Amino acid sequence: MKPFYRKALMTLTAVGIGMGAAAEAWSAESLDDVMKRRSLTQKDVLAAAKTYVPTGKRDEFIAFSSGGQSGQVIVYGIPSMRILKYVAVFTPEPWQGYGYDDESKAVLAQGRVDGKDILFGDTHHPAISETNGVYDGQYLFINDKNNPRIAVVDLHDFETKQIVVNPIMKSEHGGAFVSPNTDWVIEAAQYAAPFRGSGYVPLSQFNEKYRGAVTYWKFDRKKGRINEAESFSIEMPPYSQDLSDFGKGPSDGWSFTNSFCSERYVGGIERGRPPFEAGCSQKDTDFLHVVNWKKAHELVKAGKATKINGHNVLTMDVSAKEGILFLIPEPKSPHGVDVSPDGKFLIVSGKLDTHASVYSFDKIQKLIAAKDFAGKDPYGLPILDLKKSLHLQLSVGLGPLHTQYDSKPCVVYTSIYVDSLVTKWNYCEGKILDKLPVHYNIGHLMTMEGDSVEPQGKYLVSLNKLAIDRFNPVGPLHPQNHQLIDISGDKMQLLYDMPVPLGEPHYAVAIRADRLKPGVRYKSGTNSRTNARSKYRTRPGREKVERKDGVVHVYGTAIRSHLTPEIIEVVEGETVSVHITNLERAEDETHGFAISGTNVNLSLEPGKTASSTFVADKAGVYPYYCTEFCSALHLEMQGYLLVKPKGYKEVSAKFSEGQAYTEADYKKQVENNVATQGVINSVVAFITARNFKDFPIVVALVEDATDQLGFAAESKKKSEDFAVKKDWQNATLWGQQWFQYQVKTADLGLRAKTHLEENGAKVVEKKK
Ligand code: CUK
Ligand code: CUA
Repeated sequence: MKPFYRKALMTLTAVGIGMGAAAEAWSAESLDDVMKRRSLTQKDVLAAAKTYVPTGKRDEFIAFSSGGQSGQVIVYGIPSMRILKYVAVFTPEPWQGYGYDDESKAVLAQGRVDGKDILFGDTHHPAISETNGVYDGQYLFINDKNNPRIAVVDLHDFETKQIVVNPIMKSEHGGAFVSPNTDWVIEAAQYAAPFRGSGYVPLSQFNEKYRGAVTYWKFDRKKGRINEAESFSIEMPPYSQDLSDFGKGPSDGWSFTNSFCSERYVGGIERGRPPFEAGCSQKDTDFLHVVNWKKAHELVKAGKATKINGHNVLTMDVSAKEGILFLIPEPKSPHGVDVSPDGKFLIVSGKLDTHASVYSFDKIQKLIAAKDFAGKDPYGLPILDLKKSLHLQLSVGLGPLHTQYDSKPCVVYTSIYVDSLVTKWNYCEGKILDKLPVHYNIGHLMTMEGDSVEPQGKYLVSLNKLAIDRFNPVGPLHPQNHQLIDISGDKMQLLYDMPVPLGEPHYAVAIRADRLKPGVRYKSGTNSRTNARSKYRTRPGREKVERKDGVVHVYGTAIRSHLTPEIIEVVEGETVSVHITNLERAEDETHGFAISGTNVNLSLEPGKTASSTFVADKAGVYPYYCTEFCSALHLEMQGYLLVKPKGYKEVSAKFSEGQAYTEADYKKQVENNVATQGVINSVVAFITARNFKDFPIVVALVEDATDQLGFAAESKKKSEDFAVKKDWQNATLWGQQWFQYQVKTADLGLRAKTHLEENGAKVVEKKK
């Protein structure tokens, strides 16, 4: 017996003996001692107690943060600020197999721009799907500013399922935000440009030929995918549209989009002209775009749209004539626009103005109904009077950007970029309530479910642009700093600094953890990117290699602790397509699959089938293995890809082993296995004597253990068959395999037993 197993067995039999002796040791130091030793104040300890989530416990909220230039989404818990996942979206992410397996490559290929692979994204604004304005935890949307794209992440498995490329824009920023029932996702352009496909247009024709736009993507809730054919856009003046938001409640059916540089300045510092930053901030106001999108959708259905690149676009002429697009001045270089939970107000802040402006949707509607316009813009779009549209304005600090809503009525938080502050204020009455310094230069901020109709209050996260001196130095490129703030009281309290060692997050959204219902396994043989059964699904015992249409298809499986097949033979120059199905049903039993000298790299979560296609272009020997430490014999999850030179003649087909087992070895192995079975039986007896069916985790473990025991029985049978033939070599090897499945069974059984012990399972009376 290898020492490992002896140890495993000793552990098996030792379980049940308490760990009492060590349990008290941690409290040798008092809280006071620790505070003194680490120079912590009462306030520090209070903050720590508010964020600390004890081992094994879960967070109350889950945040989804944009990963900026990393092209990903970062998932973390609140209040612990523990990072839980990076969701690969626009960028290949090897450890998830994203951009390496054929299935996810197909998703990235949807994001090709004009036929070109774009393997980078600048994510800014995530949005969680809503039902009646309440987060439902089903989908997440995120935009790419650099290449105008929106991605759909399914929160059932936290995987990216779809990328759509905007058919007319060249860049975007006002996405993704969802309508109250998530039947629409909005995306607004950023830098005006000639519509895609227009080729070269000189900047001298900026006013005439360069355009902005707002796109309304139709989301098919049933399919969980954006329906590109039913989506449409509204042509906008070249004003650099910015952030957007959908109306709700009374303002449902309307959307709002900011803009900056309505001066339509085109730069040219190298020609001696003033720079963009000067040219784009000449006027005191820019324009808020107010859109009746429900009416716009009706117009599209009535055939009033123009097809551009096969996509329905309502031109500005149509918008002006039909009255679906209105402009309202907003203070200098605005940035955020955030609709209140009741849908009656929208708050806009100007980067170069100290004021936050609260617009009244009711006043806006009355002006539109009365056709009370202050004028028209150069494109014939009606302009409403600023003062007449406002509920109030309040000076909140230098460089206000974004606003988030509290669970308490009328209470909001605005990020103050230049002053590095969060200002808490009352937008109904126009009163400052509190100010809190943050570190440093805050961009967005986020309250819990703060852009839904049901903000949850409690916490606020400040997404800061600069970390400067907050963390241990790691070179010139600093981490980002997310600061957790307690907003449950009258005064805000800064609790925690969380470094984000990734791209610069812009916006984040947080949902109550109990609204998320992610799965732990796929139905066996699932292509996770389509959610359908993969045509390459392979069942145990059906592994095969098949040559078809010039491709060598390898139908393989992975399960603790072997990959099947263990030897793949191909001829130099052949195209190989490896399809591996993870046969596990057990939670967290992910396997990997990587082949030396190639980019083949799969992440196989329980039930998943993933593929990788490559050309075996060089004769040689290429080991492959499982990349996840999945089991005691994980290192033995291996195999060889043998690429033979063309016309190669076999020397010998015989394999040679170092060990030759005897009958005595076989008997010893069987004896050992019988003893192990005794241990397993005692664990099974412990579990089944208790109400284990009341513990879903234990039920899953028992299910998995039963599987493993089934495999043990199969190996036992093979071992015995060889013993009958007196083939002691194979009989002993299969005997060892039988034992390995027993160890896995016992391991699972013990995990189940421990869980029952720790969670107060009761002994149940056996029915007689
Ligand atoms: S943005 Cu970056 S701080 Cu893209 Cu919403 Cu405001
Ligand atoms: Cu499977 Cu390691």
